[in-house]
Amino acid sequence: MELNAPKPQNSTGSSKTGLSHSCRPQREFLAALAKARKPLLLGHVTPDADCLGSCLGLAGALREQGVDARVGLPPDCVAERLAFMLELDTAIPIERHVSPDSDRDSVIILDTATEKRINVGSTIAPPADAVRLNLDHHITNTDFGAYNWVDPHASSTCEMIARLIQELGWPISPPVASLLYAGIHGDTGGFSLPPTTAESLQTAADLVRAGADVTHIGEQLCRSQGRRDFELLRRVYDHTTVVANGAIAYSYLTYHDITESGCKPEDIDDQVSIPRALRGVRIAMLFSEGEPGVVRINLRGEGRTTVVELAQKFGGGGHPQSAGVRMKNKAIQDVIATVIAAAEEHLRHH
Ligand SMILES: [Mn+2]
Repeated sequence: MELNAPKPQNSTGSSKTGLSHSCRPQREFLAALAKARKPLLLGHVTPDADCLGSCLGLAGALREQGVDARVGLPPDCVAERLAFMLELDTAIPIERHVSPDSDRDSVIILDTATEKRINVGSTIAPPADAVRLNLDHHITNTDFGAYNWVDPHASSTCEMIARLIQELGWPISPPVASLLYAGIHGDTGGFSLPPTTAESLQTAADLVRAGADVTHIGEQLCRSQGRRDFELLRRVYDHTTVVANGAIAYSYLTYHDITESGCKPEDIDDQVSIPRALRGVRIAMLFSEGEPGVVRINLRGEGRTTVVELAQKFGGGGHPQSAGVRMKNKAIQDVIATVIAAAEEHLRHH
């Protein structure tokens, strides 16, 4: 067993403001957080478990401190399999519409690498003068907030929030513990992917002690597949193709596949784990056409192979071994041909 696991590569970037990405929040960030009395918490488009867990978990913890925190979530953007997370703490207000003249004094953006990925839909427009705080663990985060705390070593944004709450000495209620645990579970692939560190396991253990419902979260995230999701996976298996002597496996879902299965674009989440699970695969990809002409690519690297550079080449970003791209006005088969060629080239160098 390797006790000193290799650190993720390129994991300390310098920000545009000259501040280094850091595993502890800076004093200025904490001061700005303490000033937020009516914050709106926002995550990224197609929210995953870490995104929902961090928005709802931090909002819940702030509310327990008497702060009027609210989560902004456009209508119909949550995957069916993650909808249970909205029920974990029903005391947290979820705003589907926010107008520029609302009373929100600040916006806390969580788990979101770039400004264009903030999940505002067409219904959320916070006041222009609201102070923006940016808390995230993506290595490609652009430090777009007035105050930024980015830690690419953290397994998840939920792990950062759990550490933050512990540092501030706030209590963690069972619902908040469950929300944060679900996010860590999600981003570590059920504590099995490289971001699973001793620290993330320790934080998860602290959350279990605080009352996180391990069985309920495990059942909901791993053993509650709906028929529509199942039908979608059938197609992912059917369309899986292996190239580069087995080192690259990919699949695709056309707009037709998604709608015929009864799914929606927001249900595309971690289906890339199907081609990824093939033995010998170093790069796995899922190409999906959530809406006609818009192609999303989920990329995963196995072993020591990183994929974030490949994602960046096409305008995307993410983590070293888990990244994404969104391309507009492209035919899915053209995107597949171009990206597979680039992935084969990438493998020669990584
Ligand atoms: Mn995350």
